[in-house]
Amino acid sequence: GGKRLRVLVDMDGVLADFEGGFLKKYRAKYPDEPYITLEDRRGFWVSSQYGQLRSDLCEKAISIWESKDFFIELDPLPGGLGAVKEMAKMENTDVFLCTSPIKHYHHCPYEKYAWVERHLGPDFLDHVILTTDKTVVAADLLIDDRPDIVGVETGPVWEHVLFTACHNKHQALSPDQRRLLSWADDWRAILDSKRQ
Ligand code: BVP
Repeated sequence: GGKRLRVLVDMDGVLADFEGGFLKKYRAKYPDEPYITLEDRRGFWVSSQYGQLRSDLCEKAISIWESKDFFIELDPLPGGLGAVKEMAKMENTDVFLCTSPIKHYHHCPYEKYAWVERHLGPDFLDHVILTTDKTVVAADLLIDDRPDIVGVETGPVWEHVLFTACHNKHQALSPDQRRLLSWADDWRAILDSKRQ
C-alpha cells in the first residue's frame, strides 16, 4: 500500500482510567454519599447519572475531575500504552492522541500533556491533539468510548470505532458500527482493514 494510515486514539476511557479514577476519588471525598458502581454506569456523562441519583450529586461529581491532580493521577488502562507505542512504530502509520479537555482549564490541559510525557515519553507530546470538536480532525480511524461524537463537520472522514467502556457496553450500535472490546481485542486487524 502507498498511503499512510492516520489513527486518532482518545485518552479518557481508552488509554486513561477516567471512570475508575473518578469513583475512587469521589468515594474518598464523599464517603457518606451514594455512588454508582462501574457495573451500574450508563451513559457517557458521569455528571448526568449522578445528578439523576440526587440533584446535588452532579456538582459533587464535577468537583472531582475539576480538582488538581485528577487527570495526571489516572491509571493507564490495560494494554493501551503498549498498543499505542506499537502503532506508532508501525510502517506507514501515524497515531495521534485526540482528547477533549474540560472547560475548567486550570489543571486538565496541563495534566493531559504531563500524563502523556510520563507514560509515553516526551517524544509523544507532539502527537497530542486537544480539541473540543473531533469532527474537524481528519483521519482514517477514531478509537473512542463516547458513542455520540458530533460537531460542526457533519461528515467526518474518520470511521469511529467504539471502545467498550462500563458506560457503553449495553448500548446498541448502528449496524455499520464496529467495537474494540478492549486493547486485548484485535486492534491490528481494525487498522489493517483501513489500509489500501
Ligand atoms: O476530559 C473528559 C472528561 C470530561 O469530558 C471529557 C471527555 O473527553 P473525551 O473522552 O470525549 O475526549 N467529562 C465531563 C463530564 C461532565 C462534565 Br459537566 C463527564 O460526565 N464525563 C466526562 O468524561
